[in-house]
Amino acid sequence: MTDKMIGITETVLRDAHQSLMATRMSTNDMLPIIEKMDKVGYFSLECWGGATFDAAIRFLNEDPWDRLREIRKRAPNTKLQMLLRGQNLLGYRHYADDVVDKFVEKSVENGIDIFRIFDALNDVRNLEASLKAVKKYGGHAQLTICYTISDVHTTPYFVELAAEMEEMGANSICIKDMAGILTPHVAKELVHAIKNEISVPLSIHTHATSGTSHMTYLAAVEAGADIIDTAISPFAEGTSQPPTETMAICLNEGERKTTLAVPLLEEIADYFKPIRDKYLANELLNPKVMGSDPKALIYQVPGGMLSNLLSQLKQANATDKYDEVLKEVPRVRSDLGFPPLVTPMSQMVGTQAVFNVLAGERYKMVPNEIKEYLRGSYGKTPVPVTEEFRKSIIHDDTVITDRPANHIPSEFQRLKEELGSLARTDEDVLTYALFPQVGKEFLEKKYHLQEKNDPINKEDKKENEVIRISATM
Ligand code: PYR
Repeated sequence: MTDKMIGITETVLRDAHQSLMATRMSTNDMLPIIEKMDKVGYFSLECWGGATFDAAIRFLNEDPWDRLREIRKRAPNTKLQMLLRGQNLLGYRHYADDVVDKFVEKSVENGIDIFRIFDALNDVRNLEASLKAVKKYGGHAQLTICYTISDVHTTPYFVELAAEMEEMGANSICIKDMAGILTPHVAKELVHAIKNEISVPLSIHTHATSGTSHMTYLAAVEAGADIIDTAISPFAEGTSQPPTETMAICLNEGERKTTLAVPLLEEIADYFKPIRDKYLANELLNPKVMGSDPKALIYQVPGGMLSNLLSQLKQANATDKYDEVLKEVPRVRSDLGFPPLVTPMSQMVGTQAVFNVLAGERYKMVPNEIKEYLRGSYGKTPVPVTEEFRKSIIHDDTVITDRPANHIPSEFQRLKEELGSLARTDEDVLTYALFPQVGKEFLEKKYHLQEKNDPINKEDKKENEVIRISATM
């Protein structure tokens, strides 16, 4: 790949199905095509991390570490990439530094080359431990800016952040537009300004949610972006990324070409079409999320967050409050100092907005995570929260102002002991560390099934099959 060429990160194995169908693609649907994908010439194959770990153990009854090893075996020539939530790893709280170190070590050992690392608040202190570990174990650290729109999230703010990330030792930098709200003219200005400031490659990640993404990529590439994220067409568009084939064909007509073997892309698309149709028939994939919705530009809320809000309201029998909740989201975000709406902030802001509307009084009910956020446990807010607001929620509780993980004692050994006989490998301990309840249940099932060969086990196996089939419907 020369400087002028554009690298493509293919997302079908991670973000595309996370964004379109709640991360339910099974390993069995992935593996038969990996050898072909390995010949395409992608910059990288995003295939792990984000919500895939949680969904694998919670819904698919699959070991995510096995998935990674199986993909690695079949893709010896392609860099494998994962999305890592900084100090949150793949979970929803901050973990101790020793767990971060072990997680990165095992991810490298099992096959990950490139770590796209972000922090929901863009607090770079929350990237330090994972960056250090990625360097220690020989991976590529792609430090990531969560793109959002507010009075403080300006081009100079993002440029300064990019420069800081390069200074910290990033091997590349990514602008992550999870809500699909980066418009072409802004992308052009932003990419241009950042490229003037940094010398490591710049990757752009967007979603087709609002309908601007193809234009945004073209503008970003023309302004000097080095890598873009796309999804093979059957799993492209809507809340996913623009189609790989379309972007490759269009870009190849210009000065800056991709490195992709386009004829192979057609074969890969043909492989994924019936898989997409199966998930459509099973209603795991809803055709509604495959179109574009320009309203996303107004609400600036990621597609996954919209569907979560709707499902929370359904559970409360209050879908008529949807518009009211959507209007409450920006108000909560403003109270909290304009956090970007990305995991775990999107869930936290969304839940608080739902509570505020359903309780009929703002902040009458406040989730613990929001209280922790106000105590500084998630890091520095983009804009300071007013003391009046903070005190109204957490009164005189102590507020942390240094790196939150400084306050978390080492925990790997304790977790290993807690897991006891189920801790057969370090990977098992990490599964348990990230998801104590679901992870433990998963490991119990896994080892119980492997070891027992009696009638009870056969019953369990049957039950297991049912779980698996219903999860992929
Ligand atoms: C995740 O954290 O899973 C995202 O896709 C942002």
